[in-house]
Amino acid sequence: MILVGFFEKMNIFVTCMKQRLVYNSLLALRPNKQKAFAVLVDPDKVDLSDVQKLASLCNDAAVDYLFIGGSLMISQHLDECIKLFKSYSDIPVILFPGSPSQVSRYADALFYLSLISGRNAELLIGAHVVSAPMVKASGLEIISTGYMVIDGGAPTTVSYMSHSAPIPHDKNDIAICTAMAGEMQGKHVLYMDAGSGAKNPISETMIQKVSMHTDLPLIVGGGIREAEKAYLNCKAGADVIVVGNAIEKDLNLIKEISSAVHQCSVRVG
Ligand code: 1GP
Repeated sequence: MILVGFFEKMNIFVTCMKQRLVYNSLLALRPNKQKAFAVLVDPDKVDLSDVQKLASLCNDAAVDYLFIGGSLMISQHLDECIKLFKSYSDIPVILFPGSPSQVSRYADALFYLSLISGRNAELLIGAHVVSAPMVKASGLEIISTGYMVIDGGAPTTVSYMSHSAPIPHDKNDIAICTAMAGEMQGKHVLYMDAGSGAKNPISETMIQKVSMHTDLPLIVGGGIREAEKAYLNCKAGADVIVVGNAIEKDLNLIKEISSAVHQCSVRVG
């Protein structure tokens, strides 16, 4: 009887651990002085016939995460795209949805994004209420994410769609306070984004200041085109670097940027 209770508790424990597998890997980065690199794939821009090549390049470059999602979702092959990628790679796939319809149970986790830099109630809580039953039923690992859009020098799709202004690129105090508020509200990670294809990526000064004021894993992306920029962002305090647009144009960047990001990790052993 005692043993049955023990195994039941173990099962619950193992299930909980499994459910937080991806989040725990993000959480472990900073204490272990490790940096991670995520490739962002927009399912609308990837051909299914190219997924095998993409997976193999990501495997060879030791990419840490595949983020998948887009502001709009015109194509209908999200499930297929993820299934195919996972058939060639063990890299965790995290959904980065532009709308509640972008949920696939084939992914490992989902960034449950709340646009905390904006003032549009729909993207803070409204869309979440509508999609809650569907998201819960997906069985995905849910990672509550404070999503902060920073002005990248050009209007972003997310700002246009959400009718909300990004944080000005030089208003570090606003970024710090927004990050602090997100952390105290219980978000699990922070994602600072200058927007896909941004003219200007987020400044190292802002990254450094935000990183100093939060213990949450800090994901940074938007307009990063060069390995050196990724390296500097990591040095400034980003825990995860995300690149999408530049990689769509030049697949060689996967290896280059991945090794720059990992050079920033402190070697263990
Ligand atoms: C966008 O942070 C991501 O939401 C990545 O941006 O496509 O410009 O790399 P890029």
